[in-house]
Amino acid sequence: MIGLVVAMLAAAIGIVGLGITASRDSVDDALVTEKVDELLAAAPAAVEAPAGESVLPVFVPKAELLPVPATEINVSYAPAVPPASGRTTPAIVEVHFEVVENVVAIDPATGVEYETWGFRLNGDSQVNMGTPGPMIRARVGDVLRFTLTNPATSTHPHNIDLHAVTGQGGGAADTTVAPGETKTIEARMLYPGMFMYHCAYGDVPLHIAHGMYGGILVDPAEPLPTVEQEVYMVQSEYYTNSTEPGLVETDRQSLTDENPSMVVFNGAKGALSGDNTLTMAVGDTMRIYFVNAGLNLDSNFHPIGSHWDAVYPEAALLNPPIRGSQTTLVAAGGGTVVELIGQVPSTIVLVDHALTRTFDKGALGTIVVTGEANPEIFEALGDGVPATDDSPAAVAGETVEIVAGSWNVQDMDAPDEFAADESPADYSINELRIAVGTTVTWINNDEQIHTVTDVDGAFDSGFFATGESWSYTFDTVGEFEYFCIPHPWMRAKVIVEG
Ligand SMILES: [Cu+2]
Repeated sequence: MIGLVVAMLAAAIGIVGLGITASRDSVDDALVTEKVDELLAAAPAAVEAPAGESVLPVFVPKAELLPVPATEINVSYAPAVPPASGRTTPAIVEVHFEVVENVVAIDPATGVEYETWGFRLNGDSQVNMGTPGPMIRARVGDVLRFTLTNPATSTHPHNIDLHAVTGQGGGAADTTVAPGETKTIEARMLYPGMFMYHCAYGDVPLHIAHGMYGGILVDPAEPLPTVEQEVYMVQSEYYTNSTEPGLVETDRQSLTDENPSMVVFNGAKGALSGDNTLTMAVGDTMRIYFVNAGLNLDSNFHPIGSHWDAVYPEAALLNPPIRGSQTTLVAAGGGTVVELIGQVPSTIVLVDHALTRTFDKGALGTIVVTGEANPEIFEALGDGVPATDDSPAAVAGETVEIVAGSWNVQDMDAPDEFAADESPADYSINELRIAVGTTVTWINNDEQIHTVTDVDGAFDSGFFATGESWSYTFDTVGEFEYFCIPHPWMRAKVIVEG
């Protein structure tokens, strides 16, 4: 391999050499050799397998493979990830899914219901929503023995196309099951990565829009480094004729028009926020195995208030990660593996940074990071003066509660204006009068994240989560109307008097 690189570099330098020859009488061979050494030293170390060289695993014949050890877990429900197996030799990974068709809440907070179709572990009648389907974990070189059952009670035939499977339709053709049928395939895991799977029967876009998708992780032969936490996330879209409470139907035209009514993480609004928020400790690393099921939109996956410390682009785990990214593009029908570090106590907000999908359509997850503050990384200076022990005593403070349900008390279309007599109110004090110098503390007693943001830009809390608070000291006389960025109908006012 090194020989090949040397030959390629030498060829490249040969061309440079010709250029030099054209302008000079001779080329100094020693100079060329030196240049080759220099370029070799600067070449990335991770070029393990250039195009043309096989990256496939050695196939241990199926007849010689054993099932995975009894202690190994190969499936989990979102957002959980099956634990790393630690296995160093290939095995047969057996997975048995069944189709589940059910009317479920896709926006539980408001009661929007939809007939989702999806996958669950065979016989797991405790699970009534199969969107996203369970995560599968195998290892490169393994043979996946996958069985799909379509219960007799189903209303449609279905199948599964696993992007980790090499073979006709990723297995779709040979797993097509009418209600009451069961079929099995075996497939060698040729490439490591985080892959989408989905139903590919009939009107495929319709089956995916109903929720038939999930992810399969194929670990590389050399496993990724151990991290404190691993999470399974799927971004997807719903195409419904309404987002009002009650049962909504598919709008097939909006599917063609690529104009979803909802964009969600893990199958429903709120699946990764509020009571379902992710949590981590300062200093920990979280790795997210992410699939963008689409159907139509690319994802611009971004952690507000953090960075992707590492990104494995396209979840192609044969390749080294890129480091220190802000937003990573995830193709529809593709995946990524990202890692972030909890650096300071905060709420990291996971979004599709095409932000109307987050603010208007639901693509929002949160990670509450708890632990010691680190002013070397982040410090709020308020009015610009760092806090010191001999600061003058603050004027006695005021507290404003963000009341439970405030994120939901008004329709998104409500006019964004302050109303002194608003009922029900979003804040415990709708119009607060204070003396100049008063510190006001907002406490978030709602189940969603909020901001306290001045309409004219005088202050902005950033996101703060359930149970958290944020304080601001008013040093100038005036009227300050404020709102919440994700819930712009939330309006209130602070009147500061001299
Ligand atoms: Cu289907």
